[in-house]
Amino acid sequence: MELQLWKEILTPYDLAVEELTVKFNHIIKEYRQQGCYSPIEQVTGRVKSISSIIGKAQKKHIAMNEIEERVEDIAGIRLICQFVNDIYSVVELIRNRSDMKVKSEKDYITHMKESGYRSYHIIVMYSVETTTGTKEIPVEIQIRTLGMNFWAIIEHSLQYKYQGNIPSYVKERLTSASKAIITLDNEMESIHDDVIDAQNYYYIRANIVSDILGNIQNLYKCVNKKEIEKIQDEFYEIYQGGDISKLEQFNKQLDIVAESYRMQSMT
Ligand code: 0O2
Repeated sequence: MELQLWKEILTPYDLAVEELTVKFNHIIKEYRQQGCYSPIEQVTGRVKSISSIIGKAQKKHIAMNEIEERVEDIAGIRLICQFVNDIYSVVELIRNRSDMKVKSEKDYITHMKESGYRSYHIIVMYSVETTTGTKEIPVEIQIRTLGMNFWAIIEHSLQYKYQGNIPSYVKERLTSASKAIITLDNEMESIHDDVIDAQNYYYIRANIVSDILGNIQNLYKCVNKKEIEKIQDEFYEIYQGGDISKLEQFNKQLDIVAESYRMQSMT
């Protein structure tokens, strides 16, 4: 196939990866803006390289004209979670979306691959609008913990280095590393609630501080310098104290002050 033709074929896949990366990142943002823990920690996406597509087609005896239909991971999104339970929350989130249709699922966490690979894979059908019309394409979404991702990246690079024939002594190390990551994921799961509480606390506090700073900035326009300095000093003192309820209370007071200045300016 000519290079130009490959580029045309890959354009909608590129668009799908870009759109979905934005959408999943926005989910993280929404959770955090609400002061909530996000089950998705990181999002990455890629379009498979032409040489990888050809390599996969050859390995699976797929004819060139069947590639689009039969290679389902040309567009790939990877969602990284902190905890194993988060993976299943993300799966549920994807199942409930109206802009992607789940075609198939593979749970390599419950059913770990022989290599030691663990991850949850979902193939979704996703529609993109291109200059030549609407196109529905498959996208592979891989959902894993940070630990699972670490292992998969290392193992993947070793597959390249040894071209699929990893020596047995390296395989043994990989198997034991995979077991260690299962233990690590389980250990982390046992402090799941504590970590979520801590992270919720962090984002709630960050949101309040951002509101307070916004309010103080607005007050600059109508309050004299001395008064604004007093407000700032009070804010620094409460901030250093680290009590979230005091920050909330202070923010409410600022709202009242801002409102009274707004009323005054209207009369
Ligand atoms: P790349 O370079 O990441 O795109 P298969 O028939 O098992 O070869 P299939 O049917 O396409 O693959 O689906 P599967 O098993 O769900 O695997 C799809 C992708 O999952 C792979 O794509 C890898 O990204 C990842 N994966 C699956 N098994 C392993 C594994 O043992 N180790 C690692 N590190 N990753 C794995 P590609 O095209 O193989 O690679």
